[in-house]
Amino acid sequence: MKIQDFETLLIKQLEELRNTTLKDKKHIREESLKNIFKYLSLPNELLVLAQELLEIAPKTKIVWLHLCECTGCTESFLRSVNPSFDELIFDLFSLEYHETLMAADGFYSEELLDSVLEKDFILVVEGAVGAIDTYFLTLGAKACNGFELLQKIASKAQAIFAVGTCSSYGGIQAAQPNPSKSLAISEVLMQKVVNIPGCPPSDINIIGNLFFYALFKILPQCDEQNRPIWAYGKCLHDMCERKARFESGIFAQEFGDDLAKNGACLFKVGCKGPYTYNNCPKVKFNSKTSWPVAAGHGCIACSEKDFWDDFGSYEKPMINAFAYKNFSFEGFKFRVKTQKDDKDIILNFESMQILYKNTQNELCNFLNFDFESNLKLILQNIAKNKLGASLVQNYQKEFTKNYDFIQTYFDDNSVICSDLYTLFNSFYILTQGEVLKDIKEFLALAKVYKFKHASPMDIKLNLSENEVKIDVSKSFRMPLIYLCGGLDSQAIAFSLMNNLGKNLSKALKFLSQNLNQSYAFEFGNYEELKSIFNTENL
Ligand code: FSX
Ligand code: SF4
Ligand code: F3S
Repeated sequence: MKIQDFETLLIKQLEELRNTTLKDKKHIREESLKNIFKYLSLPNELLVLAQELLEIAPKTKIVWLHLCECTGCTESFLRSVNPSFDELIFDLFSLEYHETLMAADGFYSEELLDSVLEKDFILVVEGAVGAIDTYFLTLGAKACNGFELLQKIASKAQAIFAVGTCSSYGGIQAAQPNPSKSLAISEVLMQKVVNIPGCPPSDINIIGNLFFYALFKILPQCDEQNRPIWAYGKCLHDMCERKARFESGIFAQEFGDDLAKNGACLFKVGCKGPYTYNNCPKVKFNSKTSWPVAAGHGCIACSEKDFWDDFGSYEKPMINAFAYKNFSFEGFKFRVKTQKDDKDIILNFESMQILYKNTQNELCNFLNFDFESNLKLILQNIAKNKLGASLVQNYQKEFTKNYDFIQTYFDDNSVICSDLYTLFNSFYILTQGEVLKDIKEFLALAKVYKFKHASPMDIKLNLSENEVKIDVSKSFRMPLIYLCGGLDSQAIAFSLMNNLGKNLSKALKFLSQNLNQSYAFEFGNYEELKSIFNTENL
């Protein structure tokens, strides 16, 4: 939305309020307003209007339900500064019903809740909801369970916010074996739910979203998991104060060692920052005191879906030995369907090219792709800057066999390649210190990896007109970093395939739109691949 659109929303409300006698005169602190505006990336030009509106507008009423959870979200909410909790409940919102904080209890609390349902209010839910047949959280004289309570209140709410990983995704209750049959609230409600995950989320992420609604009476812009983009749009690893150490291959070996104290990256002791989308390094916790990585533990991906099950041990990197679940990667297959027939996109396994037939029925190379494949030169190139020099040095120290192999196997001549096999071979040499004999070996490594989340590999995709270009020139640093950080060759093979696959998938979609044909594309089994694509005919 543009500034003018936000301005229009404020002016419209102000005009309506100026014509009523129902003004709710209060004082809104400019400093608090500025602080929230900063995090929401709202322009300061709107501050005066926003302050004027909030000072006379009726306070937004909140009903806050506690379902299956630990009350950590409320604890986080209570620690708010700028605005303080006092300002929140006296000047900005009216906390009509909140089981932890309200004075009423028993019969009176039920009466209170019923009376709020007659008014305009927004619903905040903390905690997962037990399935309908569990009778979980059956409380009070009316013997209403959590599921029924949620449905009843949600049906009257103007907007619904799932605060915490539990209400957003199920959280700890829904972790295997999920004895309470807990679900995310969005799984049982028809209405739109804004997810504010985190176990718990920061005070800013809770308040910012409620504030946004209170001010504009619309929901913030969300991603495909219904998370507000202003808070969850970026990977926290990219904002981390230890990122330069990650890039240099400097990792703490155990908690609290000298390396950790001196700012080394915590990936090797389990930090899941590269897989987590949240703004923790920026907003911090406990009145902006600290955040997990600054405190020395590393991120456990607490705001990601199913983090208890899917990210393995939270004090170890994601390698098979520390997996709780067994996902298996099915290999590398393109299942391609076009409106005309099934063979317009062809993977030539011998040269590892991907070809398609254009509208004139000519075969074109789908993957415009070339890269320097001499690893000796690649390492020299990486070592040209300070971080890269340290990374190569650490790689040489920890993976001496691989490093020495590269120095003797490659000469000093540049070799530009444009096939996937050479790319896989380069990654294989970096991780194993020997040459890949058969493409199947690389696929087999990826296939046995037990996690479904892949480490980012810095592969860039450039799309223009009918051309697709994949740039892997920066991706060779990644296996060096991840190896020093404790990942193994399975994890690295899987990540390369996964990152490549995602980019190819995007590229195919783009191409199919441009060529006015439709392509579907997914991972699958290697053997099937050969039967789908008749490689001999190429
Ligand atoms: Fe606890 Fe909230 Fe975790 Fe869940 O935060 S901190 S278990 S997200 O619902 O109370
Ligand atoms: Fe920071 Fe963790 Fe990323 Fe290391 S892995 S840079 S500690 S977020
Ligand atoms: Fe949670 Fe990781 Fe932030 S553990 S609090 S998402 S740093």
